[in-house]
Amino acid sequence: MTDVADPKLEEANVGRVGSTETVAQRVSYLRAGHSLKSWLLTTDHKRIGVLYTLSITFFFFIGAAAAALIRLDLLTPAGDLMTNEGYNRAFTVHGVVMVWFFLIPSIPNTFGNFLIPLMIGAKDLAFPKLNLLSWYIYMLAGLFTVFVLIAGGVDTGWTFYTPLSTMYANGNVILAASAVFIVGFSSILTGLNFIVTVHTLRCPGMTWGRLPLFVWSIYATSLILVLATPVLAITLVLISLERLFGLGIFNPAIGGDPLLFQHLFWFYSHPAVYIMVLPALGVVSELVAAGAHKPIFGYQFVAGSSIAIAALGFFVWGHHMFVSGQSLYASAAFSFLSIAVAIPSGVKVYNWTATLFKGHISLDPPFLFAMTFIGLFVFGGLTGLMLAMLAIDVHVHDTYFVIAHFHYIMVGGTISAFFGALHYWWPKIVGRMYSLAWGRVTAIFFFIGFNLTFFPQFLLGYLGMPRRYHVYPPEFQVLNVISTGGAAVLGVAYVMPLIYLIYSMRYGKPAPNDPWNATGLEWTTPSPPPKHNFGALPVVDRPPYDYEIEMRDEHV
Ligand code: HEM
Ligand SMILES: [Cu+2]
Repeated sequence: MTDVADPKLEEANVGRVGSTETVAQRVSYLRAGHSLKSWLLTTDHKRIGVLYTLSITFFFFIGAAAAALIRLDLLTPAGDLMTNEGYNRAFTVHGVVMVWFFLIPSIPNTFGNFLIPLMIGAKDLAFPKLNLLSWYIYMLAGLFTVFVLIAGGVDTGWTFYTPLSTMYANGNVILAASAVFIVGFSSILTGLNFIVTVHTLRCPGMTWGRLPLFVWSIYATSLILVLATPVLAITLVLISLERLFGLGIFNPAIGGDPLLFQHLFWFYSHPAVYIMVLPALGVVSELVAAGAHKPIFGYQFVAGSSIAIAALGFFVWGHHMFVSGQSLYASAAFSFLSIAVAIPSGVKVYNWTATLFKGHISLDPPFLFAMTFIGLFVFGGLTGLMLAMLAIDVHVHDTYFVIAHFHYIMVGGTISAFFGALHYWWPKIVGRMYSLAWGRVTAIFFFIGFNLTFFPQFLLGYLGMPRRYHVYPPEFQVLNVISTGGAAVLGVAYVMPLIYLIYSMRYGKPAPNDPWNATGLEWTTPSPPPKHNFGALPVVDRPPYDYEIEMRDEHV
């Protein structure tokens, strides 16, 4: 049996809504229809969250296969495994798939979808059909990308820099740009859906000041999704037009400006890095409060810092262009503004630390992943600060230092938070517990594998190994071999959860409503939740993360 109804909730339901309705509503969302059609045409945000989880996992493994090829090729200084062309295609597909088909949708489309209505006491998102449409658009774009691969690939790198992408690149630039263009619509629709949902569907008592921090972070992310994605879409259309018709937009030989491309691209892509990391910050706020069993320190500041990061993220794109020939004044301004982003980011880290102080800290897997996140995020953020200093960036621009920086934040940050979320909400999603011991082992493998893979890359970059080269001087080999070895350990950490989580779906013991003794509306409904989430409309009368009051209740 996967349904473990909470007797208290059931009693309340019987009182408030008719008992027949209660029985119907107790059927979990997983059991409400088993046919493929019932899944493919579902408008239930929880099922759509599950569909996204399966899809992003699929694309993750495509991106990871490309990464494995890259790391194997880099084992030898001569780059024996692939041709130059093949190597360019491998890192392009790696970047394109990982950024647009994994990192950007990873947490918002899976956990955002699954949790937002549960966390704000709603039956579903504001536009359930639009939500399903977003998934189909995502899948369509994903299949386009797979087609690009089969048709030979692209060799421009994920940034599609002009004039390379418009004049010299061999391969399917237009097809790849179309895939990214299409997936953008999925992002925009999802963002709109989340914004409207948070504005209109909060249950009685769920004021803005009581919104869970995860919801705040998804709200801030959605603002970026809606405001920045159209700029990327326009940029991709412009590249395609220039490539097809030789319009002088980016090509200086015919009156265009290649810097214009970089401005447009980074005006989207810098905010986009916050699309990837803000949801992770939201997850970690939930995990830290639950792991320490304490109210989050400085709730308003943690919530507000998400909005501040989203806003500031729009003013720093020029830090990607310090060596592009933009004016020194522009660079100085972008440098200063980039450093300012450290303030709201620091607010989060300090407030988590204050929350942990004197907490009853659990070492369960979700919490281990949260700690991993904090470590990797701080390291990635501080190296970002280094890059934001003009003099340092001139030295390490386009080297492995930059690769290490953004992998610490985007990959270390997003994946550790994603795993944290998966291990935290899994019992809610499938109604079963998994092996906590294996979860801990995975967290440890992830931490070791990650640092072994990417820390040497800081050294490589500092010593001068450029990115996007696969033939390198022999003195860089030792660090590259360590990095590839680390990637193998990391690979194990990616596969292990697949095994014990799937195993738990059949053999795990049934999960209670609230296995972590956490606060939050999602823990008041059965695991897995019924189709419409709550038997009766919840009413909130407590502040968020009300841990001390809970504990006092226990002692009474
Ligand atoms: C919050 C998470 C962050 C993420 C996800 C992130 C991601 C990235 C990515 C993807 C790149 C490389 C782009 C490319 O050329 O392919 C990059 C480069 C850079 N990042 Fe970050 N970053 C983050 C935070 C920061 C912060 C806080 C700063 C500064 C305060 C910063 C400063 C830079 C700079 C200056 C570069 C350009 C380096 C160069 O190419 O010379 N980053 N970052
Ligand atoms: Cu940036």
